[in-house]
Amino acid sequence: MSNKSTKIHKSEPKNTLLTDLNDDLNRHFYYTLGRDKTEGSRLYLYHALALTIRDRLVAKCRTTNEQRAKQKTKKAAYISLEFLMGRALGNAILNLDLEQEVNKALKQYSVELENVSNAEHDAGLGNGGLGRLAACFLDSCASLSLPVVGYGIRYEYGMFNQSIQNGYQIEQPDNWLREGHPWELSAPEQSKRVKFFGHVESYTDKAGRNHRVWVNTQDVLAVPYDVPIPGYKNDVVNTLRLWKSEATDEFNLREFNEGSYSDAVAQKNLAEQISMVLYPNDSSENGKELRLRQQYFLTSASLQDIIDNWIAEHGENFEEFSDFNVFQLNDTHPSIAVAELMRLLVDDHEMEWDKAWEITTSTMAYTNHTLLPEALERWSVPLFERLLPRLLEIIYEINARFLGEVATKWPGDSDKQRELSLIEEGDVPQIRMAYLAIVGSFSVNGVAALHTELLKSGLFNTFYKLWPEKFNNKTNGVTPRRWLAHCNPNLKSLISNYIGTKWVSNFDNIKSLRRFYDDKEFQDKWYAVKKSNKEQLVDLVKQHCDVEFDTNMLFDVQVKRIHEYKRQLLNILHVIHLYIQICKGNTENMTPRCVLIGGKAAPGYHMAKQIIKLINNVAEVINKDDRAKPYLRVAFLPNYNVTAMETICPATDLSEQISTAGKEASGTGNMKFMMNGAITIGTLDGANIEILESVGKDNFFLFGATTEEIHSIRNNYDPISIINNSENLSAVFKLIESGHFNLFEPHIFDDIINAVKCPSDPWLTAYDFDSYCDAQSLVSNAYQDKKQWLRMSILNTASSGKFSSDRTIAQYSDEIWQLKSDAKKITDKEKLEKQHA
Ligand code: 26W
Repeated sequence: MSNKSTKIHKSEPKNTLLTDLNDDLNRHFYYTLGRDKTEGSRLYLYHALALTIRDRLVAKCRTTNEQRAKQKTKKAAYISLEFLMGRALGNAILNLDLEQEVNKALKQYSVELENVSNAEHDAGLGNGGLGRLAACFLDSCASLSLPVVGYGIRYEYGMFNQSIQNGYQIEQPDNWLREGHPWELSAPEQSKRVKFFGHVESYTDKAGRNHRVWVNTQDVLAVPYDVPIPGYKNDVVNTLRLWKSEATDEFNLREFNEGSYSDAVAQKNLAEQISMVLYPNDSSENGKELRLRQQYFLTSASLQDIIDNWIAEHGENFEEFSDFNVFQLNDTHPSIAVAELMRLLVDDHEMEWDKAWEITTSTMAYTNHTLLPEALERWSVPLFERLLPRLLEIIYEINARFLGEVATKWPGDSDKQRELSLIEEGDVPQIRMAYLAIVGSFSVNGVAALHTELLKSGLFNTFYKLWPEKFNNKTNGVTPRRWLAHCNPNLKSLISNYIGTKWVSNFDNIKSLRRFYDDKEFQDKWYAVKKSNKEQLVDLVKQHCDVEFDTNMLFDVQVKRIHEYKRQLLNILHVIHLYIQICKGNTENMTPRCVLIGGKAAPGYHMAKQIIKLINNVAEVINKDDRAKPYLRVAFLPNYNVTAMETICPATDLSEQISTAGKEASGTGNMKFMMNGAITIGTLDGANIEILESVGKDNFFLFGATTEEIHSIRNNYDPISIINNSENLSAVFKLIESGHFNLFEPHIFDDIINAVKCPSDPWLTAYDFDSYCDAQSLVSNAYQDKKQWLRMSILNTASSGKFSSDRTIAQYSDEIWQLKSDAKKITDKEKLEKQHA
């Protein structure tokens, strides 16, 4: 899947072998895998089918690359430490339009596609929002025929598997490659060397030019594995290139020759450690050396790859490099790219600093995904100096020149120098990676309108004053292929029967559903689809939580990483409030609800883990209380992941998006729920604001303090008096503090109780509680008016057009990358004609 255009050899097999899917499936099953009918396990069938589909992807990928090589188009590289891809099979079958053929071929094995698909492990190479966004973006880039390559790490172990024991989260390693990964093709001949450690020497050449050389390094090999990314019914297949770390050969040999076999093996392990495991932190950086090694490993290998491709075509002439290349940095994680591109150009390709800086700052673009200060990456200078000495020098040089600019703008202002310096002073000086990214990029974007405004007015305000033109917004989106067409096939058919099928690739068209929101027949069908989707979720919850959900009840869902700012705690406090009402017999007119909560806590995040325990304990008490059964059921779904979401979002009635205003950069789960006709209960935070604007306030349950209110409340926040003044909240606290949910585990929830009662509680949980309960009672009332709820549900889907990642990517492409969509695509038919000619 290399994008190097090699001349096609006469003896290369023709695509005629791809004419009959049935034959190909059998061939792979019987010959490639060497199985017979008695071994028709779903795992082998899955592999045979995946290889069958992969053949078709490889063919299209080749033509895509050949086309682009001919046209010499500008390319974007999306560089990300995370790609949360989930499963590939169903998505590829949808995008290649092979559903009917596949179903027919599987008939002879007497299995359903769904069973075969279930044999696939999720590619969980990401934590949450940021990683899944990268995956949605790849789908959109391919579907819009844009030349974009994803670059990431092929982690041997992805996001940990979560199980629940006695209410607590237990983490297990995710050995996702164990049963093989049929989607990747390795290209070891294109491996890159990445340097670590060593020191820097200098020499002056005959022309009197000074050179810095990074010597005595310990090199690691980056071996590429390419994963095909099919566009939706457009014959385009892009590439996600994932790097695996390996020891170099001489590495082992040197040690070995010195008689130290075990040292040689240890070094090999050290090299292979780099791509061993994904760090499961999604909101706080922890300064671990291995993480920095991962970041540099990905960045260096990817930039070398792009430069090698450039040189293969243009030689050492970089004049037009920035006309043909652009790099999108997914948060600061790969932001060392700024310094690495400088190193490659200045040291390896002997370019003058100023020229190299011009190229760097016209090719790098940075996306920020979080406002939480604890998530802003800083690396200690001593660590950098040891691990990447040459890069530290380059960062110092960038900083010196940048601070010169600052001095020109604000003469004599040493506070400004200190404030903006890439190096934070202190006992151990730290490199501010976000500042490096801003200084080195021509574009800095946030991921929702509010988020971008907060970056400009807060976190990056002084940079905004310096370079207002760099700052721009790109509101997130999600792919309607996976998040509607694939995961909700019945709704897909219903929608298509009424408005045609164009919406799948042109999601703006979804707005024509509006015409039917009051149409009785359409509503009835809409209801039937939701009902059958709820049945599937009932099965999932039964199987994984041993809790009985009932499709007649309101399905109230909050699934996302567990974090205090996302306020799963507020949700469970409301659940306790409902439970108290039930116990008091206040059930007249109560709307029966099933509350589902799911998500992983970072393994070192104590409070998040406590919250999981509280949810589980509350669920247990409520579910075994017969009084509650008709009104309230609660489940914590273990191991929430991409595949689980594919069953969850089509079945949800109420989407919980209840973060403290100003904290959630965008959210993307909110968009998946909306597309599938759930109604949002939410704060004015992240993209919720834009969802509310699109669907209108009558079709959204708004509550809570605004960002501005929160700022002013903080100064004299008194949660204890708020609790005392709220009948509902004081009853909730009384019940928790009585130990009702931890009868045999005294004091385990003290930390949670204290956190809510603390005047410095950053999440203002107590403050928003009453407002949240009010909004929830509006929800309950609204759900009882079935017709009205259906109208709202339909209008949510119909108003979700903006939240397609196709729209987001079109904006990245037009406003940042300046790419051209492939002008002409060779269809399979034309290809065959050409071959026959
Ligand atoms: C260094 C540790 C670390 C790791 C990951 C810090 C921060 C992160 C990410 C930035 C966390 C993340 O996933 N952010 C989410 O990005 C989504 C996509 O833009 C947004 O929708 C979410 O609101 C944001 O929390």
